[in-house]
Amino acid sequence: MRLPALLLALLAVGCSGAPVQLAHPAAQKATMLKGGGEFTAFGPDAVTYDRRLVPAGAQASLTTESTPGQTITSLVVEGFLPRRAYGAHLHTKPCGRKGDDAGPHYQHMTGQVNPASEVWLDLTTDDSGAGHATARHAWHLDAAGAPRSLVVHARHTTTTGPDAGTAGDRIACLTLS
Ligand SMILES: [Cu+2]
Repeated sequence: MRLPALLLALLAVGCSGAPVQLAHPAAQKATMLKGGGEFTAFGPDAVTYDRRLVPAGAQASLTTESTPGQTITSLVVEGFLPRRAYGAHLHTKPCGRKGDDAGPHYQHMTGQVNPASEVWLDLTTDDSGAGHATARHAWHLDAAGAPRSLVVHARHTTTTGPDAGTAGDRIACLTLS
């Protein structure tokens, strides 16, 4: 006998959620970001800052697909050190000659340092030095203000405490477009 009440509640949730998308059809266009290539010391679009951790021949490919209400980001790497943990995030600026050039982390909710607001793509490589990571978010990425780079870090991301969001040195960078 409680089912009708439950259905009404679900319908109410659905109805209150729907107009938000319908009211702004132009503001939520599909957005796609891509980056990829073999890392070299000179880049410019795939640059490494540490040849020990990102050996010659190492490469990566990143794709972000954003549709209204959903963003899926996928990272694939090859030629990295085998069986090793790497951190990776989307950052706000394009890659440069120094790791710091990529700026801070992209944050969908400004000031919130967590994997729901930022895009974390930590991975551990297999025996051949290959690895992959996928991040899913329940928000839409606007082309304006979208992340401009993927930064690979020396270790996995710290998830709690005062160092949350840090992952060691910046060792490689992919510029996205
Ligand atoms: Cu980072």
